[in-house]
Parts: sequence; structure tokens; C-alpha cells
Amino acid sequence: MSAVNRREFCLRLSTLSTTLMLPLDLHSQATMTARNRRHPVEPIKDTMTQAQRDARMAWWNEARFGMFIHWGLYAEAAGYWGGKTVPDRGEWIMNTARIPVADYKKLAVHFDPTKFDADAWTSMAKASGVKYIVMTAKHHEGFAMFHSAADKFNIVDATPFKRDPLKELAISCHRQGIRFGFYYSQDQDWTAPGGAARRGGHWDEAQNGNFAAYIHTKVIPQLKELLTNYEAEDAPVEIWFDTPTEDMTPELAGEIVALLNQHPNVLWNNRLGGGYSGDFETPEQHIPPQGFPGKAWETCMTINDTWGFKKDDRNFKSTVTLLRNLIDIASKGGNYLLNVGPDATGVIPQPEQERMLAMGKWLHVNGEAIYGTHAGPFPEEHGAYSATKKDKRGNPMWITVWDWRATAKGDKVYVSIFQWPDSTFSLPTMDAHVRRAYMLADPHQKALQVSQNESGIRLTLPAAAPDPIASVLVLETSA
Ligand code: JFZ
Repeated sequence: MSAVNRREFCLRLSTLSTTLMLPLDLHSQATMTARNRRHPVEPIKDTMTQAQRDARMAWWNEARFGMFIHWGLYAEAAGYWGGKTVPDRGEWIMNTARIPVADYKKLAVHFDPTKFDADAWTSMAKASGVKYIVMTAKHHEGFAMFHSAADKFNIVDATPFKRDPLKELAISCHRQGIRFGFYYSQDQDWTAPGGAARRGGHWDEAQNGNFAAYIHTKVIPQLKELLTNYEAEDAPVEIWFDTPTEDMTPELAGEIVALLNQHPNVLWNNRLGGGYSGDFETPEQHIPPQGFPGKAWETCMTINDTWGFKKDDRNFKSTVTLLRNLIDIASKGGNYLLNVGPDATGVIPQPEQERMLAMGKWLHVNGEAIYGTHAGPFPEEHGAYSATKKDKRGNPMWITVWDWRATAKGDKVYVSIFQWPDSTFSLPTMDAHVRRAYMLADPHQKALQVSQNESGIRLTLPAAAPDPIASVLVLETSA
């Protein structure tokens, strides 16, 4: 297959899987089959042992809540090109509007986010209760949000701003005790010759080139920079790769893995490509009904309908929805990476800050029920597959129930109650014996009346819910 055919084939595959809404694993299986046909060799093995993986994942498994930041030149366009609105996500504008490379690069000439203040971002993040931040170092547009010797198309060399926000953010995170990682689009790059372009392939001759050369002259040198620039800040801790295509062969991905293996504390997601599964699963914009039992996973989600800033996108999720999502994810043992999209002045939109801070307010009181916990002991609270209703694919439909969710840590079980009961609160059976029960928000931890038998646990709760969104009941147990 020629390079062009290969890209078309992969594109068709990816369009097909999005159209059919195939789950990610099916999608990668399909890609793998195609890849193995072209690459009879075994992918180079990631040399990490399971014990090493567990060790580097330890902080991540406790964190539960992170903040994603999509920030790049697309914030300057803000969803508009040539005076017209462009549909779809803000950071895809160059591809969606088929903007020529030279025109798009001109955005850099005016990019001057003088209101950017790393400490303001990290203070907000800290007050929101997030434990780690992942920011776009380079998105599909190919523009580096850090100083790069490997490519002049970067924020220090190509804009009037001339500062390195990624570095400033890493330093600020270090000071605030927040872990710092970055997103890096290793495969798609719409301004570098040879970089891949999904959804229709290249649209400008300036994009023509060799993919392997792009990996060797831009990706690997920039990853080297990013892996060593922040060592004084104990960063990065995580790399978020994205949208691998058929171009990312096991051999090319293997070169990246060889580099990653020199930084054994840096964890990376399942989107490198080339057959590598990475450290964690990345369900996007949804929460798997039963999580990923036995696997580390992180749901990433937009706070409105775009990752990169779009002036007109005001469809913000409510704090109620966002908090329920966080609690739901924790009850299934996953992390929530919630995205904000700063504008071209360097400010995180006010409605996004408000929602993040509201989550932090709840976590300030109830964080014990989230951080460092694992999935709760009851499988029943999440919902069930319908015996009669079918989903779009004809499989039994999952019906979510939103009464309460449970997490656990040590000898404690935390039940976050969404639907405050009128009289008695009932829970299903549990192996452990409940010694004592109290509300987490109660400073006196007044013991609640509790009875337990083979059919379940019954409790008498205070008449009014301590919190309008979710009130946490603590069960102290013994074997
Ligand atoms: C990708 C990017 O294209 C997007 O701009 C954003 O950065 C997001 C976090 O990641 O989009 C994807 C990637 C994977 C899937 C869907 C959208 N997927 O697997 O369904």
C-alpha cells in the first residue's frame, strides 16, 4: 500500500468505528488486524515489569481528579474563521475549515496571552481539589506551547508573547504540590510535513512529506525536550498521546517507547499506537457503566462541548452533573480528567472556573470519600442491563440509576447519597460488619442507628440532607 492509500484506509477505519460507535477496544482490535497484516513483526516490548508499573501508578491511583487544559492557537480563532462560525470542536478548526498551513500559522503572529498567570491557574486548580494537571504541549495543529529547539513553530519563537507557559505551569504546579503532565499529539500534525491528518487526509501541499521523517525530526526531539525540561520540577508525571493512525508502525512507536523507558516514572496512556497498550485506558466523553475492572482508567471530558476554546460554546455542564460524574467514576475505581479551555488572553473562562471551584468546595468537606479510595463493595448501585430495551447496536441497554454510589478505603465504606431518602435508608448486603455509621459532614460524627442482616443494611439518617448534591455516609466496618 502506498502512503496515501494507507492513510485513506486508516481513515476509513476510524470513520467507520466512529460512525458505528465501536468501543475503543474493538476499534484498536480492527486497527491491530490491519497493522499486523502489514507488520508481521512483533511490536517491541515495553520493558517495564508489573511491579515497576504499579510503583509508578501509585500516586495516580490515589489522585482520582485531574484537570485537562487544551490551549493553543485555536484559542485565538475561538471557533471563527473568515468571520464565520466553524462547526465542531474548537481545536479541530484548522482541519474542519481546511485552512491552508501558511494562513493558519499566521495566528501565531497575534497570539499574545498577556493575562496568562500560571499561579492563578494552579491556585484555582488547587482550590478545585485536582491532584494533577495535563496540558497540551502540542495539539494536532502542530504548534508547540513550549520553547522548542527542534521546531521554530513554538510559542517563544513565533509569537509576540515570547514566554513558555508550559514551563511556568510546571514550576507553579511544583510549588503548589500538583502533579504535572502534558498532552502531545505524536501522530497527527497538520502543519509539519509528513504529519498525519485524520478525517479526509491532507488538504495542503505543504503537509506532504514522510511520516517517519516527521517522527525523527520533530516528535522524538520534542519529546526529549519535554522529558528533560522539567526535571527540576519532578515533571512530567504523565504523557497523554492521542489519535494514533496506521502510520504509527510498531517500529516507530518502539523508538518512542525506548525513549520513554529512560524515564521510568512517567506514565503514558493507551493512545500511542503501534500496538502498545500503555498504562491506562482513556474512555472519552463517557463513563463506562461498570468501569474497567482490573485496569487503570481515566475518563476525559469537556466541561462544555469543546476541548479548545470556542467563544460561542456556552453549553456548560452543571456542577451537579460534574460532581456526580466524579463520584460515579471514583465508585468504579477510575480517574476524572476534566477539561478547561483557556481563551487567547490566557484566562480560563469564568463559567468553567466557577464549576471547578464548586467541585472543590464539595471535595473540601467530602474529599475523604474520593481521594485514595477504590471501588465500593456493592456492584448494585450503578444500574443494570435492561431485560427488554436495546441500545443502538442492538445490545441490551444499560439503565443507569442515580440514587447513591460507594467507595472504600481501609475499613471504611463511603456512600455518597444523591437521592435523600424519606425515612429509612437501605443498602444491599455486604460481607463486612458495620460497627458504626455517621455523616462525613457532621463535625461530631454522631452515630446513626444501623441494623444489618442477610438481606441488607438499614439506617436512620438525619431528616435533611447535609448537602444538596451528594451527602456522604461513612460506614466503619470490621471483618
Ligand atoms: C482527541 C482529539 O482529536 C481531540 O481534539 C481532543 O484532544 C481529545 C481529548 O482527543 O479526540 C478523540 C480521540 C479519541 C476518540 C475520540 C476523539 N475515541 O477514541 O473515540
